[in-house]
Amino acid sequence: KSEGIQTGTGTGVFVGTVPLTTTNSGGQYQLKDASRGGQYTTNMNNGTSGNGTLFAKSSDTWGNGQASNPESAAVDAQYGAGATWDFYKNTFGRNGIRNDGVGAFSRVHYDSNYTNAFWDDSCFCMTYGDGASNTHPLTEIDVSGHEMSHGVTAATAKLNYSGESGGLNEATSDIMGTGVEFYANLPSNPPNYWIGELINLNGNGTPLRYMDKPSKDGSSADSWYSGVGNLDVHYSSGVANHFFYLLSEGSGAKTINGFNYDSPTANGVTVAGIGRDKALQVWYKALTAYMTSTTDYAAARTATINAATDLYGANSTEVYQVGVAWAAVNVGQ
Ligand code: ASN
Ligand code: ZN
Repeated sequence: KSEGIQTGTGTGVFVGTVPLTTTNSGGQYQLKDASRGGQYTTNMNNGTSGNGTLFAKSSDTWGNGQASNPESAAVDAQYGAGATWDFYKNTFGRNGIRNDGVGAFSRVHYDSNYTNAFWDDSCFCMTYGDGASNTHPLTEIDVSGHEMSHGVTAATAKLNYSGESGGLNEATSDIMGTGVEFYANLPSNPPNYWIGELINLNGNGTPLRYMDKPSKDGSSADSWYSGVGNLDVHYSSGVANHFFYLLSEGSGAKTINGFNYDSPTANGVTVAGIGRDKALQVWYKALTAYMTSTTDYAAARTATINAATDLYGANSTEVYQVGVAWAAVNVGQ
């Protein structure tokens, strides 16, 4: 094979068998994607310092679907980074996390039994643990989209990571992470409004979060109340996650891709919904044009109404439904 951009094949823990854009350098294939800002994936080999070792080998076939094969989580991470790149580019015209064409890198096998994943703006990189017993890597595609979207928020609205703005920061990552999962539309991972449902992080089959009814996790808020900003940001996010679900799909029981939702609403409000594609456009425009570091829930309502007005016109159904969906989560009726 010639030097440069190649198409390999990977089998991840969660993505199934997928094509991967790789690099042939000096006869070795690398998990590096020159077609998407040079995004690459490294192996931390259970360490916690440094940036790990670039995945490289003599064949262009990666992973076997088992977490015990170190390449499998790397396939998920590399494919998830690629899907996130494509989602932002093709949905919003955004050229990478900072809109500068530069790809972030991913680090897998961080630490041992590490049950989290995180974005770090200082290295412009994302990191995945392997979960309990090192057998539940946090490499599901909605988590990839979630973490990389922290980088987008850091490059745009810069929502402070505490109080209501922190909840909006977290919700932005869940919203965009879910957008990535629907964009990828993998047979092995039917897209849905739950976060991390394939990982089994809790060991009892439950996802990390439910956007249709956030309180199903036992901690998140379904709707706004004074003091919601005192919750951990992964729980105060429930208000905006729920808003986004309702704006996308509307209220009432429904089954989508085999997932059953029955989203409660505050104040007896019924929401029609405008579809996920438009809801994503509204949220992205609000994030990038109107939200700031101190935006709270009341200001997020204004930001999304402004965004929908720009996109669809002041007297549009979309603007009206944005207001209705906020009322359904008890924000500014
Ligand atoms: N996985 C977590 C998150 O992205 C890490 C954190 O607490 N910031 O929200
Ligand atoms: Zn987060």
